[in-house]
Amino acid sequence: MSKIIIVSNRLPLNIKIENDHLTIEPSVGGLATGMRSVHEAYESKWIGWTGLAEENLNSELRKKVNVAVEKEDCIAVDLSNEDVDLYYYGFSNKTIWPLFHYFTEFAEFKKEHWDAYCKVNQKFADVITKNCEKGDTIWIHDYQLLLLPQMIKDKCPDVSIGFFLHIPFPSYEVFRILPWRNELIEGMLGADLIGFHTYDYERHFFSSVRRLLGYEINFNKINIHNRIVKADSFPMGIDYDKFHNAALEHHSKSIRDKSDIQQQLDKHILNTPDIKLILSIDRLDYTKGIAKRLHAFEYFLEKYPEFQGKASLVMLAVPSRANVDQYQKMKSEIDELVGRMNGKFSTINWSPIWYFYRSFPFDNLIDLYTSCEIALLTPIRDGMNLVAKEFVASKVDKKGVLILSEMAGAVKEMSEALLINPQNYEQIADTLKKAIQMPEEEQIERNTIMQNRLQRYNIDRWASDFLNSLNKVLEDKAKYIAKEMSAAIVKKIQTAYNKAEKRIFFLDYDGTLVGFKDKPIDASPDKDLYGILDKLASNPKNEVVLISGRDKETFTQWFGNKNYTLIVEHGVWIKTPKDDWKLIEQMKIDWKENIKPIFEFYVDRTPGSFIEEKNYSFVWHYRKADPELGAIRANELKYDLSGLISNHNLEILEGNKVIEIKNSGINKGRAAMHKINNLHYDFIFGVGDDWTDEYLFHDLPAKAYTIRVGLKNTLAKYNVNEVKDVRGLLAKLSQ
Ligand code: ADQ
Repeated sequence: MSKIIIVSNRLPLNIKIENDHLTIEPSVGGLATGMRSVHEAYESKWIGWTGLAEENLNSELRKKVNVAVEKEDCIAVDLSNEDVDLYYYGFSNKTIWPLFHYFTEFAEFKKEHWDAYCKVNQKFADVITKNCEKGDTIWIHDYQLLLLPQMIKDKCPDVSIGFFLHIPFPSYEVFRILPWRNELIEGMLGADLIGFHTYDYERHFFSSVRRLLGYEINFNKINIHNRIVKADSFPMGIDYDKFHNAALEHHSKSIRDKSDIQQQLDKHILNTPDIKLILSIDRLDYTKGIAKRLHAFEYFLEKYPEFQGKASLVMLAVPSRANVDQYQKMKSEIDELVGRMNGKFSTINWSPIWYFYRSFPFDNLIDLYTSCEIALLTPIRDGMNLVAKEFVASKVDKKGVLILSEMAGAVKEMSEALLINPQNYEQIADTLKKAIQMPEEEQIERNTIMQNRLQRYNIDRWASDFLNSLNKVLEDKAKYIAKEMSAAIVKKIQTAYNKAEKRIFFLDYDGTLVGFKDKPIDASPDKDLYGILDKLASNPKNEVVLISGRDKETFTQWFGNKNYTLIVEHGVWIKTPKDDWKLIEQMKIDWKENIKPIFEFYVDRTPGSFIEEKNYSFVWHYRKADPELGAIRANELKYDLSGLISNHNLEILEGNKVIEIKNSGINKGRAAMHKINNLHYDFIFGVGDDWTDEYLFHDLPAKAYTIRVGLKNTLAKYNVNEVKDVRGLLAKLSQ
């Protein structure tokens, strides 16, 4: 039976060894908590590192670890101390983590870190390929494994691969700083589906794909040669019921059953009922803005001294990545700040900050979520921030106020929170005051909306949305594959060809017989192509028709003396081997002088673009322009032109990086049918690569063999991947 393989850097387990004795506990952290419910709900295996370096395990212990890990349906990837040092603390946490969170000044670019990152990704790939079977779904997580999707796709093309990035994907301007940017993006594109928390991260990713690799993107699908990769946003939810029910249960506990922390909290609240508790919970990470939060809190106490003695910040920080320099420095800075602030403001009955530097068990987290009225979460950048969601889910009486940084991904779904800019102390101070004084009805109103949303879009929904979307990509792929030219279809076409007495070939030129070049004139026919076409045209039973949007001057130069029929400007002119050019239909061109200035305006504003003027049309080419600017301007140009076309009976054609305007009603389908007329052809063949060729596929008789180049939705009967395939097929037929 096919299964899901979850892959993350760390297995969701904390394994401790004392005196050769193993203890295993579930680990905390956003990813581990989130994916655990998927692991339990599906037939699945989880592959990752145990957290124990291989040198620290003798063979006896290693066996024990493997047995214990297997019991949890997990498979271990063995890493050495050096691997962990260079790949995890090195490239993952000193390069990608700071860069993707816009802390460019912290990012290090060391070749030995990069080499280790490649090596360890390959170690993961080796374990996965050993354990996966055709039909399995592999769901890879996070920034430590960006190269893994392509490594697996290379070895196991028959598994479906999803990738989810839990941290932000930065703007292209930041991503491009990375010396290995292309390799990372190519690695990610091995997946069939790539998920992000928010649309902004998705948009940044597309921008890098377009600019660095030049792939075409249609809505959220990226066309890569013979594959389609989809990217989409899936904001990660939490196990809402777990938090909500735990909070409900918490409220109904007798004093005896309450935890020590809760008993102390209750005592404190009883003795000083007018002190507001403000909670903050994070991993100790510079992205979480902990030091700035302390400064902002200090500013609040100074700006509004009436709250001194009336508000305490309960600050929980989980130790994290203590081997990395910045984390050590930050820890000292925070220790010092907390000490200084407590020294400055504390009274016998009140301290402004309660600071805990340790991990808390789940029950104690619930104690804090339920006992603190306000949560102050001020990350400078955060992929999502699950603590914000957990706090709101735990407010069973719907009372409480969430203050959340607008730099957290969670903000997109929690706009009813009080939003702040983590750099703006003035705003944070004012917002704290507002939160403390917020009427209960308003708190209930805001939390009700957020709770409904969190309950609906919970972790199960997140996972099932992602997996359904991955399935959908595969279904779409299957549709394309059904159309893909197989050896059997080639044989069928060959048989029909051999039987036929009168054959006609409609062949588009650019993107079909030759690849695209920056300048159209450079895409001239090569010797090979002449050879194939000459051979095909030399058979007296064949008529070769090149049908293109090109102008007649260029085609005269390239094919004027050839034994082919030429149809140009999408069906305006025709030339048979014996005759000169003739108009297929009479047309007006008085519109051209009005339209030309519009095109010129776009050329001036879009560096790299240019106009091609044909007898009956204008074409604006933007292949060489900045890809994003080009796409935006193309939309603007279409919009500007759309107001003019109906008056002049014109039509806009959008080709591959071109916008063309021409008289309407003229198209390749109509021109082809004009050519076929009522003549009886018993073999009709049409091939093209863009949507101007769809007219041809639509109009040719049903018995025609129609082929589209590239994996696109098409009216053609078959798909081939590239120019090389078209040439191969034509060469085969002509033999
Ligand atoms: P993290 O940076 O780890 O996750 P976050 O989303 O806040 O950040 O998740 C932290 C998790 O750890 C929460 O579930 C919380 O309950 C738990 N936790 C925090 N402090 C704890 C403590 N002292 N004791 C016990 N548990 C504690 C990364 C990204 C985030 C993204 C998640 C999920 O950086 O932006 O939201 O992945 O994709």
